[in-house]
Formats: sequence, structure tokens, C-alpha cells
Amino acid sequence: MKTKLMKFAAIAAAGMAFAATNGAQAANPMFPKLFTADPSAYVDGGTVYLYVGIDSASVKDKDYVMKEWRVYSSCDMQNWKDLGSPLKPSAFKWAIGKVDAWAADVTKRNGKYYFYSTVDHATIPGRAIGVAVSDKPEGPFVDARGSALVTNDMTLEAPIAWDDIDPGVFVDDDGQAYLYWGNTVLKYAKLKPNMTEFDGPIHTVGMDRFTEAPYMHKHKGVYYLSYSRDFPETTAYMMSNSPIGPWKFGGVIMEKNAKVKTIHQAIVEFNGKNYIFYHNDKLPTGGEYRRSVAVEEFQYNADGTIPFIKQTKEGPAANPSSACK
Ligand code: FUB
Repeated sequence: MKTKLMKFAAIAAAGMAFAATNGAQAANPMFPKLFTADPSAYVDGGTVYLYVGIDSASVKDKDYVMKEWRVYSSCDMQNWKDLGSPLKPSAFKWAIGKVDAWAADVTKRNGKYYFYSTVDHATIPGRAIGVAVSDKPEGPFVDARGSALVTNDMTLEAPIAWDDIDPGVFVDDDGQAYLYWGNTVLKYAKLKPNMTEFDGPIHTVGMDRFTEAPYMHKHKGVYYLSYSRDFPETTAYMMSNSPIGPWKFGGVIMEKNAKVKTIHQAIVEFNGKNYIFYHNDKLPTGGEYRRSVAVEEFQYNADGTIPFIKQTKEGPAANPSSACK
């Protein structure tokens, strides 16, 4: 009996160690042993991939300390497998040594995965956007251009060095890809099929109270551009019949956090259900630079609008995907 119990305890301990090192069970925040921020999600063949930045700031730090991105996968929205670091910020050799894994976004095109993010440029002052490519969603991603796709001197509308952040990439059903990004001023441009060059000019979208984190998704033929609004941020969205507008304000869908001013969302459909990822401050000692990624399920209203979504401790119910790899 004793041996059986000991065996059971050993198996349980091994299971817990696996969960601690390799991923997490759903319930919010999703990753209780790490501070994570700026979620971006991509659904590929029945598997959902979640990309986050790791917040490594101490409780005393007064700025972001973000040394790496991390990618997780799930077959059911409940169990998350840690697939490691998709690339280091230092993969962009044209960026300066200050490594900071700010918000990224990933998509797939012609069998390859493209990872867009922002880092500080070495010679053109300000934030710049780079693109890396991989054969697998978990990486390793390598710099796809050897140079920045966007530099601060290409966008002069906002007099700040960090207006070229938070890329959100979207490939429409007709194959045309778009990149949206910005802080204080929302910008977008068409991407060439190679995903590494713009096809035409950079456009700005004049809108009030845009802060950052533009994220495009499409549902039943309607385009939804969600974003962080005001500061402290709420999550809001606009709707359109086209990926480039004109836009109609849809409303605020998530209330601001208590101890962190940012919220950064990503919205995906996975296995027939709809989800929003975001970050909050709900881990012990959490706050401005110690954030935690969470996820909620939601349902569209009958008219296609998105309802107000409450942050919960429970997170979504299990949604096992039979198409999962
Ligand atoms: O994580 C650094 C920055 O904070 C992101 O780029 C913004 O979206 C905000 O969450």
C-alpha cells in the first residue's frame, strides 16, 4: 500500500513539475509562475499558438524589463505547452543592445510563419519594426530582411520615438496582407506577398483616443479592428466592411486594469468558439511592469457586435480540438 501511495505521489509530483515547467492549466492568469504580457494568438490547423513577452522587472523597477518572447500551444484552451523562445530580440542585428521583447504578432503565409515586433533601432533614433521568418510556428525565427521594415523617420505624424510599436498583421481571404501598428497614431500599410516589404504607402487613420495595440480580425465577413483606448487603457474596437475602413466605433469591450495601465488584446476564433487574450496585474506582486496574460471566451451579439467582456478568474471551459497536432 505504502509503495502504491509513494508511486502515486511520485507520478503526481512529476505531473506538477511538468505543468510548472512546460505550460499551465487554464484559469486566469494563465501562467502563474511567470509575468507575461502583450498576447498575440494564431490558430493553425486546429492548434492555437500564443505569443507573449516575458516581464522580468523586479517590484522596484520603473520600466519594462523584457528579455524574451515565449510561445505556447494548446489543443483545448485549457492546457498550454511551453514551446520556448521563438527568437531573441537580438536576432535583429540592426537593433541596439537593449533587448526588449515588446508586443509581437505572427501570421502564416505559403507555409511560412512571419513574426513582427518592435525593437530600438541602432542608427535611426526611435522604435522600429522588424520581421522574422520560420518554417514552424514555434520558431526559431530569423530576421527576414536584415533591416527594419518600419523606422521612426518613416512616420512623422506623432512627435514621439515609440509611435512605431505593436504591429498587428492580417492576411485577408483574398490573400492581401496588411500591417497595422502605432502608438497615439494608428497606421497601416499593405504588405507584398513576400510579407517583408510594403506594397504602397503608409496610411494613417485619424481617430480619437487611440493609444496602441491595433489587432485586426475578421468574423463572418466583417472586419474588426480592436485596440487599446485612452491611458489607463480600455479595450475598444471598430467595425468595417473592409480592412482599410471606413470604420464605425463599436464600443469598449474590456474595462481598464487596476494596477497596470496597459491591457493589450488579441482576438481569435478557435474550434468554433471566440476568445480574447489580454493582460492584467492579477498575480501577486503584479503591476505596471509585472503583468499577466489571461483569456476569456465570448460570443458575438446577434448583430455582429462584440459584447462587454468581464475579466474572470476561471477563464474559458475546455474546448478540445480534434484537428489539433
Ligand atoms: O510591453 C510593452 C508595451 O506595453 C507594448 O508594446 C504595449 O502594447 C504595452 O502593452
